[in-house]
Amino acid sequence: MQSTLQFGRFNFPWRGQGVRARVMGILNVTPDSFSDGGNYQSLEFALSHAEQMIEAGVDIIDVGGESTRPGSPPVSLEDELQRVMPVLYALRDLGPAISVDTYKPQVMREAIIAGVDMINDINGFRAPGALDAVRDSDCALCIMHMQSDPQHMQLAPAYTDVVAEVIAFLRERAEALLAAGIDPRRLCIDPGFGFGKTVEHNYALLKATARLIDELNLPLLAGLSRKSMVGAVTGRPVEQRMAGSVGGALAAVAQGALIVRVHDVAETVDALKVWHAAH
Ligand code: 9MG
Repeated sequence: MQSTLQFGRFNFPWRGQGVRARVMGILNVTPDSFSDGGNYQSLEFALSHAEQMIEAGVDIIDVGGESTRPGSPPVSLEDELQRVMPVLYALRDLGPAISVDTYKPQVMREAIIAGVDMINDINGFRAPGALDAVRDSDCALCIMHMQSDPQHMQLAPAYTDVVAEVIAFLRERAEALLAAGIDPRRLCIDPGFGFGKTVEHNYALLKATARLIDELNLPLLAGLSRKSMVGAVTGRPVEQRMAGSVGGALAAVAQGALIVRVHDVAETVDALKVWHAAH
């Protein structure tokens, strides 16, 4: 049986013949950006970073205007629109699929008008108006799990059974999207590494990648690039976590993940080429 994720202008097979894992490159357009020191806040820098990723073979570029690192405060709607919209319009016809990382329904609406191929919502489309904003489009919808919110999520993450609870949350959100009339072929799930989780929670979820895909019957996006779960096992600071992040991406793809969200595009593309050549 073949299954395909409908991704705006693209279709990505995720089960059956012809499946190839896709690399999503991170393009933060925030002044306090996690690992780029805010260098990409201007359109010029954003475009030059995007061109490097394209050269390196990126499949999808994920544009975000609000930092989601632990402790980050929210940004206003106006600031977020001002940061991301010029970049989305500039990237739309460069080749790769375009994703926008937002939980704000008004940003979703504007991004859909600009022609994005995916809405990547760390809040799982829970904001009032989010379902209405995305219903009448053909972009893919990434439903991510997060406990609490970016400002408070790492204060005291707690679960009785992290894998079962993340599956239950993702199932409830997928059902809410389906009940709103959204085509199941547009849905993608994400366990949300680092979003209200300890290192142990993160690795329990990474080990359960195949189970999440099987139980929810949906394609999965894994984002662990340079995160503290990589630092915890390598002992490396954030700027030295490339190899560990590639290892984590391969661990997810080996269990069936379709998309890996990464900072280090060239290295991940090469690693996946070798991995696929061996499978
Ligand atoms: C925006 N963002 C930061 N980390 C992420 C992750 O792990 N998954 C997704 N979907 N988005 C993320």
